[in-house]
Formats: sequence, C-alpha cells, structure tokens
Amino acid sequence: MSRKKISLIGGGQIGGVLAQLIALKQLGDVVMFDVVENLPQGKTLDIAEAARVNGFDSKVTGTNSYKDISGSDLVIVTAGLPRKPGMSRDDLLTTNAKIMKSVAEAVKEYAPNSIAIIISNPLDAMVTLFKNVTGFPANRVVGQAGVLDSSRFATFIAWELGVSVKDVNALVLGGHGDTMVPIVRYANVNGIPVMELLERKYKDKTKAAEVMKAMVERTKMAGGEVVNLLKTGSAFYSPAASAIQMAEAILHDEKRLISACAYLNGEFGVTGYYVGVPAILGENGVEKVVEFSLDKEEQALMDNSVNAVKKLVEDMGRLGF
Ligand code: TXD
Repeated sequence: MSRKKISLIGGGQIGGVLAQLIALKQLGDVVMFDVVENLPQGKTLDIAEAARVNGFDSKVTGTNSYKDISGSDLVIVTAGLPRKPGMSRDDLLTTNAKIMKSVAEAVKEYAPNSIAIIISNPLDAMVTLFKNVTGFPANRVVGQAGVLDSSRFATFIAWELGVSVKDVNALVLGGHGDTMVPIVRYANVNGIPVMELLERKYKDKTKAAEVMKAMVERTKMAGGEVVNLLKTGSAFYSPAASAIQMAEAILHDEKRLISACAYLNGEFGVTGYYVGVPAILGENGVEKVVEFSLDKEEQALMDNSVNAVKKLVEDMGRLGF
C-alpha cells in the first residue's frame, strides 16, 4: 500500500510546522510548494535531515513547480500573507484572494481528486473562493478555524479552573473573525458544566459570569493577542496543529465531530455559505454537518457572525473574485 501524498501550498510559518508534524506522525509523504525560490526546498531538506533522529520514513520534499503536487490525496493551503499588528483578518482580503485564486486553479489542474483544507485568511472567504474556482464538491473543501478557536477557549478554561485541558470540551462556531461564537452553555469539564464549576469556585453567579465573559472575549481576540506579541506575523504552531487534527480525521477516517468551516446547505438556517459549524470529518472530507438547537442568545450571535461572513464574501465579489 502506498503512502498518502499530502501537498502543502505555502511553505511559510504554518507550512513548516505542518510538514514537520506530518512527518513526525507519519501521516504520509509531504510535498511543500511555495512561490519563493528555494524556500520550500530548504525547509523540507532541514526537516528531512532530522528523519533519522525523529525516526520517520515520510518523504518530505519542496518545490516551486505545481506539477509536483500531482496525485495528492490531501492539500493544505496556507499561501497568503499573515496579519501585522493593527490589521484585522479581513484586511488581507485583496492580496490573499489573488493568491488563493491562483492556488485553486493549480490544485484543480494538478490534484483534481484531492480533499483540501484551507487555512489562509480571511478564512471564510478564502474557503469559498477555493471551492468556487476548483468546482470541487462541498465535502472536499473545508476550512480550519473552529478547531483552533475551540482549543484556545478550552485552554483558557483549563487555566482558569486548574484542570487538565484534556478534560475540557469547548466548541466555537461561526466565522473566523471577531464575531466568532464560543458556545458557553455546553462548555464542560468531563461532562460537568463549566458555568457550574465557575459558580462553585467564586460562590457568586455574577462574578462567574464575568470570568466567563472575559474568557469568551479573550478567545475571540486570541489571534490578535499573538499578532501583537509577535509583531512580524501571526500564530503558526496552533493553527498547524489544528489543521493536523483535521487531516488525521480525514486520512484515518476517524469520523471526528469537530468545529470546521463547512459549506451549509440549509443547516443552521444558512444556505450557500461557508461557516464554522460542528461537522463529522472522515475519509470523504466533510461527511455531515451536525445541527443542534441554539438558544435565543446563541442564535443571535450566530446570525451576527453569519452576516459578517456574508459581507466578507460580498466584498470579495465586488473585488472581482
Ligand atoms: O486558523 C487559521 N485559519 C489561521 C490562519 C491562523 C493563523 C494564521 N492564518 C493565516 O494563514 C494567515 O493569516 C495567513 O493568511 C496564512 C499563512 O500564515 P503563515 O504564518 O504561514 O504566513 P507566512 O509565514 O507568511 O507564509 C505564507 C507563505 C509564504 O511562504 C509565501 O511565500 C507563500 O505563502 N505564498 C504563496 N505560496 C504559494 N502560492 C502563492 N501564490 C503564494 N504567495 C505567497
């Protein structure tokens, strides 16, 4: 049985961590593409030369030629500029739409049967553009945002409660922007509601609500918090790790139910847009969008987030994409 072929479009910060994680986990062979001459070759040579020490057999190679992605099973796209301090993700729309269009055209030509995970920002618009240009069926194009946003929310909850993050379940839905929707009601530690644990900790409902609100706000702004510290780019370890969780779900047909930017066909009352929702990921990509009832407040937040995604996609349309 041959190994899976995983192509990384973009060999920058996230692309580099992706390549290393794929090799360490032996998910398949890696081809890293970038437009910058020698960058993907250099990065992958460096990773490949650690194979003896890390004990992996995955082949990790770099290229500036799209034909080397031929026959990919999975494509992960990080091509595009990251944010700088003071920028919103949406400020990247013009530059990154141009890049994403060229990437999608190449993937359509050279890897027409692949499943694609899109990471580039502004995420919801970039996934939409990739799907429109490739014409891939919706199940084969998915965006990474919710796994990371949920992981950030879970991390803050674990720190606050002094518990292992492994026991925290926290779901973040909606667009990958400041309007994202952390679902407080279902956040739990091994089944025990986080709100109850906070109320017991502070013996005060108002204080517990304030602490939760602060964690929700920090989750929404978590990408910007890292950008402000790094100054020269955005988060890359955690976005890469999050995309790897999705890649594993697909490559190992795990049927994981995770938050993913998936195409909606009436689910959650939305048709024709990519939005962060609970989805089952398996060998066919997005195998199912899983609905559950939102309460009034959650629905209002979700509507607000969906409207932000719609506006972003409309802006992209006005730019000619
Ligand atoms: O959770 C998420 N979805 C994200 C997304 C979390 C953090 C950052 N996220 C976004 O991912 C970020 O806003 C960027 O749009 C992408 C990639 O972030 P990264 O930190 O990896 O950016 P880099 O280091 O600048 O790498 C981008 C690479 C760089 O090497 C460029 O030369 C390359 O993209 N690039 C291209 N590759 C292929 N084809 C084209 N046309 C191209 N143009 C630039």
